[in-house]
Amino acid sequence: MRLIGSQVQRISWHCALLLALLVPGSALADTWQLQAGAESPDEGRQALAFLPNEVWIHAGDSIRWTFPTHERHTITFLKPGQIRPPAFGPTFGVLVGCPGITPDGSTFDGLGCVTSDVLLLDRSMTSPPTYSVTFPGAGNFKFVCLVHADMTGVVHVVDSIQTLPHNQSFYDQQAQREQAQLMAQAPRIEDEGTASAVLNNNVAAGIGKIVTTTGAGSQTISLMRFAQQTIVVGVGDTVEWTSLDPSINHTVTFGVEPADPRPPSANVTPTLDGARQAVISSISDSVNSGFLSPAPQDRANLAQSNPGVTRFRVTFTSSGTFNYVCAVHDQLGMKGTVIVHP
Ligand SMILES: [Cu+2]
Repeated sequence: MRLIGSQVQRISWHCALLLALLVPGSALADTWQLQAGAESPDEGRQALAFLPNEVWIHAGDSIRWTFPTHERHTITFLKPGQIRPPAFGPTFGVLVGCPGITPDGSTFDGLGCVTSDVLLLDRSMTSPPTYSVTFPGAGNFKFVCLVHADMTGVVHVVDSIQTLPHNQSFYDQQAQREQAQLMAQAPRIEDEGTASAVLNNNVAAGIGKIVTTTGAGSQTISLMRFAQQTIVVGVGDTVEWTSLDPSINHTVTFGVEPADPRPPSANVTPTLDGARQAVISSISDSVNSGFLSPAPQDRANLAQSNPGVTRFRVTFTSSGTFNYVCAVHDQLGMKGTVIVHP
């Protein structure tokens, strides 16, 4: 039998396709694209979420995460059973840890921890940073952000002969949908903050909600704002700040920002009812609340945590305009003012 040119071409193309279907592994490896975090244009509303946070891929595939927000995140695969290392990366002198970071394109096989550095869209950057991880073997692997406790997900890595349930465009649409759902919660939590602010010179110092919790993990929406940006009181009054975020830390910091704002400044004292307090008598006073932190969620078979300190009270003994910031989120615009009238 004689074959004409176009037939030869068609048969060899079919052979190539057949070969491609038969050869497992890296020759056909895909790179999937996912997103770490989302934000509103004013950067005040932050979705602390992997978008989406559950995917199915083939052994040999890679995932590249994009970090499009001005809030910082990591993509981290701890070893199974590994104790979660401290947060913050280079911020406040706390090293991010596997320990240490692993290079872009690292391979995760469950035997050693893999983590990006703390990544964010810096104002000097023209495009967001990315980080990719390759998965050589099958398994179900949890991933976390070391900065945000309630920002987690799962990668299901299956053998390359198995059919995957979803393609990239499905995950793209899911990421968009979840981002919209998280952002849609923001006006509701802002209302809660405004409602609490009416009571007794109370200012909500950040408000958050863990919106999605499934077997795959958690997604959180956080408002990086003081609910009343300006509050007006009289000399001798006390203002109380309360963090209404179940997941992250904020501070109330007047004057010079300390290098490490986690502990309260020396002029701040604990109160008998579990808050902290200070007196400000001059606009040149420097006062730092220290981290206002929620108590972490309880888990069986672990020592229970102490109650969180979420309230901070300042009594103003002179009139003036007192500006303050959250030392963790001031770069996102988390700033406020207390106007004290005589
Ligand atoms: Cu903050």
